[in-house]
Amino acid sequence: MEVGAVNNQYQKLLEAIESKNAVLGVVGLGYVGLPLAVEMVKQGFRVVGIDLDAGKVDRLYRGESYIHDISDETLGEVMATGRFKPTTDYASLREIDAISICVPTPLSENQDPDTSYIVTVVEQIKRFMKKGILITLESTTYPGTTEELIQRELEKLGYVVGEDFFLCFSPERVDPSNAKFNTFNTPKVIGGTTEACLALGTALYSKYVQTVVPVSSPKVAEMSKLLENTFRSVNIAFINEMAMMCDRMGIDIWEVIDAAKTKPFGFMPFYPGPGIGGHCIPLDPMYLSWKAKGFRFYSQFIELAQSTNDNMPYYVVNKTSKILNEYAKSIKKSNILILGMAYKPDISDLRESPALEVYELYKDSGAKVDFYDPYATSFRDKHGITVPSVAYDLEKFKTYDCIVLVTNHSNLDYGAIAHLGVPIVDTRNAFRDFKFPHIYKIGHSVQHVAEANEALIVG
Ligand code: SAJ
Repeated sequence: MEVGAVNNQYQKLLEAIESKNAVLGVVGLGYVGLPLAVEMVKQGFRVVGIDLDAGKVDRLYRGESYIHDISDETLGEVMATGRFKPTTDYASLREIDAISICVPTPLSENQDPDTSYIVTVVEQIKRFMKKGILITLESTTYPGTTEELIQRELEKLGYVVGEDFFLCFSPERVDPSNAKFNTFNTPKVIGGTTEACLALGTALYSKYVQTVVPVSSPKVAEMSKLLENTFRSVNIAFINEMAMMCDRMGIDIWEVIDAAKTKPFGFMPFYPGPGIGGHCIPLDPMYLSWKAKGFRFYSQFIELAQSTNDNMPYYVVNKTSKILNEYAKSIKKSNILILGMAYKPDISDLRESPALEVYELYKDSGAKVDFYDPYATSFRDKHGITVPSVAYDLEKFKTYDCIVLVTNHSNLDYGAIAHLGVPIVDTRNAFRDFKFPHIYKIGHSVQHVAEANEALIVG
């Protein structure tokens, strides 16, 4: 690759990368940063992991992993190499030749991007800045962030990008608890500010990621990640709208999807649900629509998807009301049990979980609400009160007026719960194998019964 004036900073760093003598840094040791640091150590590099949370650093030194995908055993092996140094001290940046920034990019109260974590890291980098460093931002963010929040800030200090320092964007693609795809085997897109930046970023990431996908700029890399997750948000919103349409038309959306997905080309199934949760899908599209507005471009798809997905908890509660009506009951004063509080199956993560919204809406409607989740054992409600999960007790579950399945954890005994005879609102089609009249699902109409007790016939 022609790098133009290949200066000695470039040459020195490239040699350090190739020989694995480069000291690597990871800022932010969360679900992205810690697995990244582990891969770097596994490939023979010395790694400094910087995190503001001293508790995390202490746990790492004690060999206690707080990330589901990194076992204590793996962490112990990494610590035993002596090549991983977790610290809270940003002065360690002085030792680092290449740094990957993996800090959160949440939304502010009014749904605007909150890039304060990135800004804080850049301020620290400026304090300990030295020539020849490669900086790669991994945090999901709007196109232009790498240039606006990092490149411009360092150029203000007189450094020239592509000569005095090197700058890339490489979006994280970590899917927590994904048993098949991990940091090493998930293809990694990377965009460099200059050709020299891209050459160094590609050389480095190729050392611990199986497939590196170079693109022409940080903006392309930034935008590619937002496309990936906005694609999901829009398609989930679309199938949620189809579910409400089918409900109205008395057609089973779940059967419709199963039929459509037999098409071997040109179709990709998404499934209705009680809304969308997690640290990516509810947030990433808002980063894109916010930035686009700066160009006077208003993405109707993103806004419509956000409002459709945000409406789903209300749809679930309204449906519950219709179902209880079949038993001459109202939500008010009913005892409701929510099964599953986490934002997706088989994890404990509660971030943006729609179950939290469903819970509050039932409470606001005057119901007594409990929840059971085998992974998420408690949460803080909107008043800051800690709400614990109830114990798994089928006899107790029988006493509820209604059971609402919000998160379809694999380890729930759907057969036993179906046979309790308690009316069920199934938001995930998790009870698909049990065709009982008291089991209802979103995306299909409420089967009307003449008498309340008729609906309780258990097959
Ligand atoms: N959801 C639906 N219907 C669907 C798919 C998802 O309602 O058909 C809901 C889920 O229940 C959840 C939310 O949407 O509440 C998000 O689900 P997700 O499957 O997108 O899982 P996430 O949030 O963990 O997304 C991550 C993302 N990974 C990265 O950003 C690196 C996403 O790009 C991945 O595609 C996704 O994991 C994945 O495929 O598991």
